[in-house]
Amino acid sequence: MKNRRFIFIDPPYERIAPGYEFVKHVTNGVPALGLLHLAAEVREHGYEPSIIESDIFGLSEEEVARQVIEADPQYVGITLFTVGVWGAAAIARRIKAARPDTTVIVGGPHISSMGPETMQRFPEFDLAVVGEGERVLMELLRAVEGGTALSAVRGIIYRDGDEVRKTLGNAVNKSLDDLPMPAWDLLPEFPHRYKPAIYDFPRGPVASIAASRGCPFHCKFCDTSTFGASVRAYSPAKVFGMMKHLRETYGVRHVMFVDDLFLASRERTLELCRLIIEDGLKMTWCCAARVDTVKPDLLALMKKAGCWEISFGLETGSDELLKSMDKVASVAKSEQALKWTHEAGIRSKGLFMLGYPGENAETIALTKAFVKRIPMTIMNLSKFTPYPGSPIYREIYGTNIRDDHWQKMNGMNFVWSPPGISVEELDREFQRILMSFYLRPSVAHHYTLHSIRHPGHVLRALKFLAGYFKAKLVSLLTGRRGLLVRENEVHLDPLPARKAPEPEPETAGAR
Ligand code: B12
Ligand code: SF4
Repeated sequence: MKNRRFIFIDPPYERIAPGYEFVKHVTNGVPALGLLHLAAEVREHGYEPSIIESDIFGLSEEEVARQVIEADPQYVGITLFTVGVWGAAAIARRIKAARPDTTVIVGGPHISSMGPETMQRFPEFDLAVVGEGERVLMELLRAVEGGTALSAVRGIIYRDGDEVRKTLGNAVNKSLDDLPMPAWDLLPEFPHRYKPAIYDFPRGPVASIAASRGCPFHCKFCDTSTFGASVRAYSPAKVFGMMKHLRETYGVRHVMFVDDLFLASRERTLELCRLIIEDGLKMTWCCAARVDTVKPDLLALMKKAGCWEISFGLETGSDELLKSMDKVASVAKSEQALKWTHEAGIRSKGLFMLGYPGENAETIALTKAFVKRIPMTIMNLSKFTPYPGSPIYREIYGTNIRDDHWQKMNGMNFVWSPPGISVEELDREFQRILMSFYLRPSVAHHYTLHSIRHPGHVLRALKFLAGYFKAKLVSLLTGRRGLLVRENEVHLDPLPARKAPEPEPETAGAR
């Protein structure tokens, strides 16, 4: 082994749909938490990790590769979202060309859902870790360095000559408390460089924590292949310890809990709130919850403990669509949850999607009416994307494996549209729905107050508005009648589902 250096990379990816570049001023710029966990883990085992956050620092593929080649580490670990795979491959290709003895390991949600196909397609990736990474990566490194059989390591994908092989199973971390604290100290310019979306936090600096892993639900649009259905959580004491560490060491004032189901356990939430209140820790925080997990007493305690905002996956104003998503929720339940949250003095963020199979003029009208009447503070509308690993992906394409559109899968492009409605029409409705919410007088009033209390957001808002009006004007002047998405960039679904080779037979254990 040439050295103990291990560089982790969050690769560049298309963050903004062509035509919507002005949005970049207001979007989320938080770091890849998974890499902080992995860096902490390998450091505990004697490696020397560092982290490159490409997108946040505006680094191109060439620049990232240049930095890695210069540092000449033994290992490179790249996290893969579907949207980032091509960027990651371009980096790996350059590194392997200049330093063929570097071992490039990939992991993350795209590998968890489409690992063998990705490894077949990109020979520049040497090894892959499926699912949760900490334990498996260490087992993999031990096997690589000890020269033992890779087939015995659970939860990896490796090369055997020209063959790609996947081993079954993944040693999940049953007790998260045993994991080392995420290596925030390795993040360049942490915490000031990392800002969530505009108006989505009160006062920075901000950091994120995943207090639990896993989700037992099976909403059809959601890719849960990384952490699976069994929920595992840090103890409230450990979560509280992380918050305190962030406050005292880095001056962090706001924490974003990125768990799929932060409120999965009422008991755990109550205990964490009690710890925060007893200590008098002055931090705000936000989390995501299902509408059926909030109750007025819990919300009151959460508010007292600093909860500032809850994100709810509301998706649509149509019960019929909710049903077809297997969301196990209803519009009435959502309204009740938002009302209680509002009464508790906590902001609600509604996560919606447009263009799910079955979307039509009627469901769009229901969504518009819904967002006009609910006490929601912030609306996040994404363009429905069939992510690999989500049940709907297979339903739409008739296969688990399909390799087009990956670079466009950022929730900001319509890579698919339901029969009877065009991408252009969806794009117009996308703007109309957002407008119908943000132009509500109560919402405008809220943002005016927020800007006065937290003026740091205003500059970002101005840059966004200037960009928006410029894009609109250009569209009108060039005869595109206000349409923002660029027509030559519209990615419909013209290709028949391509049957890719099946993954190699799995060789060990059971998941
Ligand atoms: C917070 C979050 C974000 C944040 C931060 C993103 C980031 N870079 O981490 C923001 C808001 C920026 C974001 C943006 C997007 N997100 Co997001 N996000 C999440 C969320 C809620 C939590 C991620 C997290 O921190 N998890 C906790 C850490 C500890 O886990 P982890 O990152 O997965 O890492 C572990 C393993 O994956 C593995 N691993 C990861 N990388 C590597 C690398 C190596 C070498 C190894 C060995 C292992 C390994 O080991 C890690 C430790 O166990 C997840 C849902 C989820 N449950 O994970 C969705 C999720 C990851 N996001 C998703 C998507 C689609 C997006 C967007 C494309 C669009 C969107 N919806 O906004 C963008 C694109 C961002 C990008 N970088 O490409 C999908 C990914 C689906 C896919 N196949 O790509 C998910 C799974 C949501 C879902 N259920 O559909 N996201
Ligand atoms: S959308 Fe939320 S509740 Fe549904 S499966 Fe995904 S993480 Fe779980």
